[in-house]
Amino acid sequence: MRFGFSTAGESHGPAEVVIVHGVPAGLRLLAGDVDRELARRQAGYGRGGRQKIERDRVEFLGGVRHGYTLGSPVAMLVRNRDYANWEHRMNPAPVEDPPDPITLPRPGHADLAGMQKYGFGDLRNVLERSSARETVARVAAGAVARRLLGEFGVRISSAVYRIGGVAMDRALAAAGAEKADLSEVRCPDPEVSERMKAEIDAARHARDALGGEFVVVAEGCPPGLGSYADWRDRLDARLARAIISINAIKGVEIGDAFEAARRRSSEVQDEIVRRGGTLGRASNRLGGLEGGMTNGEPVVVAAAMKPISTIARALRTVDLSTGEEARAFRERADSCAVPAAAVIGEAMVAVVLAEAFLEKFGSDALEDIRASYEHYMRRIGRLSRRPEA
Ligand code: EPS
Repeated sequence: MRFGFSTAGESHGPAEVVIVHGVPAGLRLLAGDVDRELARRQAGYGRGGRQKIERDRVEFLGGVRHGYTLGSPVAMLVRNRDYANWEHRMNPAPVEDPPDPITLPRPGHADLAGMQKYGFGDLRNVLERSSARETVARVAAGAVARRLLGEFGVRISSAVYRIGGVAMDRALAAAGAEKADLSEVRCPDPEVSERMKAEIDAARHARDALGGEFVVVAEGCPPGLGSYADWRDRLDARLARAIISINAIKGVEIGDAFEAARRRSSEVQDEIVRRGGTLGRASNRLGGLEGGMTNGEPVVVAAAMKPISTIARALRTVDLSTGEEARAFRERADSCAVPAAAVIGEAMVAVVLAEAFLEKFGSDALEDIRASYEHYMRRIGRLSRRPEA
């Protein structure tokens, strides 16, 4: 089975659930590996009251025994603690006095088209699943992918380089991404972090919300993940799809794509040079991807997130029960979720890279994958041919 995952769960339902399939046998996997990533996703300045309720922790339901994967699907569950407050409104069983339907769709959310598409009279049926709470499950899947990639020296980090009008140089942010966990906004520059927090405070006081931009960096990828041979296999396309599938992401950029569009070719390509007995690049403007494949340089993917659409300063809508103009439905919400989105971006990049890695090096048993990987790296000169190396 190809590496991948499916999720289920409503934001205020009993739990978020994920099944990861195609995980090879023999991979060390502990609850702590997943919980660490879940905690990183929960952090971030600008989150609403919900994160004070939730303490996301994974429960393995299948696919792991005594700390090692079995090659069977890895099933994980993260309970929604808030369900205790929503048991009546979100009960899977019929209830005697159903809650009043919500009929004031929020601009920018899935509400209106979702109600039309599925024939709902209550937008809660849409918002519960379109909620970014679902990304808990994605981050759990990403943690499994990250564990696999970590066996082969692939490290994935992220940094936020813009929140609203406050920004720093993206290349500098990417270079400092491994320090971003120290910042409440995942920005490696402490001075810019403080200005970003002030920007979030100002938006919150104005009963508004902010978006921003983040970059994900994957170091240590071998050359040749993905393929130019078929459009479906191109890794840049697969990364873009995975990133843009994250709630509120409206744009994706590989390397310096938009800057490259303004320059001449000689200023854009990454020249091939000798480096330490092997091949390297003089720059990394193309984000580690050429011809739909990794080229051995760090993979660099940036994303633009629009501001959260649930805001206290409610925008205009139409009440679907009366046909009258009204103000949109309001609910407790985050004022900025860009730092969390960056962690989710890491998870999605990890999943895509793990899938491509296993396509290249096989599946089933970690030991066989390692043999295939080492053979390949020796062949292309990335591992020394000396037996002691
Ligand atoms: C979300 C609305 C808020 C966020 C939620 C995403 O939830 P609630 O309505 O319960 O306050 O907190 O994100 C999470 C719960 C999470 O864990 O990330 C939305 O409408 O998308």
